[in-house]
Amino acid sequence: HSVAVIGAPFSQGQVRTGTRHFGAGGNNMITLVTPYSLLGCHLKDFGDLNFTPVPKDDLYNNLIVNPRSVGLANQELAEVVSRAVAGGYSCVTVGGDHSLAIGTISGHARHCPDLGVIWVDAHADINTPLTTASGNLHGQPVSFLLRELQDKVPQLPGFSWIKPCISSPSIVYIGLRDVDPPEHFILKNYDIQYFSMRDIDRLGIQKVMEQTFDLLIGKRQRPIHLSFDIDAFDPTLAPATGTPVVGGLTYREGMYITEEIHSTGLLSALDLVEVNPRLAVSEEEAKATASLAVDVIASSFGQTREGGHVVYDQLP
Ligand code: DIR
Ligand code: MN
Ligand code: MN
Ligand code: MN
Repeated sequence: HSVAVIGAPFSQGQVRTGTRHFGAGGNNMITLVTPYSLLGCHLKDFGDLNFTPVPKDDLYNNLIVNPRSVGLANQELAEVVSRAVAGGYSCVTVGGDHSLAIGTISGHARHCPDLGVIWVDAHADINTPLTTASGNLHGQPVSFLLRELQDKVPQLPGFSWIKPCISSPSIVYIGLRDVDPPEHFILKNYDIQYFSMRDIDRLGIQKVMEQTFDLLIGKRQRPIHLSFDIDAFDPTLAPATGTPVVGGLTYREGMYITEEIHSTGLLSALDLVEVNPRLAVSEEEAKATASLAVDVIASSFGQTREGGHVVYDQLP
């Protein structure tokens, strides 16, 4: 099948510069992921998007940073993602910060209203503009998407195009270990399902994936949107990211998650976000984080640790 690769070099959902630069050079990604095209995936490079700048983007409520820029960039991204999905592509969006999931999930849901979301992250990213302590929109994307939460979410400038498109039983978190008190209240109050690092320690990653699929696709098949924040991994593996948190996923847990998701045959869109090479203290750290991100993408689309093969008539 065909996979669209979209570069979304957008970093205004958080305050550090550089998160955009992983996306810059969609071509790099293609080169690195190319071996998988041998296994039957056609990659189409959609290039890096040029988001329309918003020159005067004042704080909302003296706190929320860059609302109009984040709103408009996501509106543009949603358009591209929905066109790609409508065109029969699975869609990989390479960020950029996690605020871009507002656009990718909105765009995906336009064509697949029944989608389920697997959100792999150290953070829940479910603050509302009224609960956020940081003001950063990359800590809030889920709040704009969940139907049940909308009476708690004020209308931000630039956000009027957003239609909340997922309900709380349609998202499952994996990897949580840095959840703000209001976020924890929201998770509990709206009965949102999650597997924290503690849950992974207790159950093991295999049961976590089993239960994730029971929750999302146990009753019916539906398209899966995987939103993967690189900071879900342990900072020793993914140091080049804005908000690293100790005690994260191992490489093996990460690959198990993506291999299992590929095995469902239902992966329809993937976000790979928060890789920020500028925050690496060395070239090796930057490279290690980027190559980990590439492994997440390749593995989500069928690269396996056991290997694979095209169909041979006979061995050469
Ligand atoms: C924090 C950190 N919960 C916030 N969130 C991050 O800013 O709302 N999300 N780093 O990726
Ligand atoms: Mn995130
Ligand atoms: Mn995170
Ligand atoms: Mn495939």
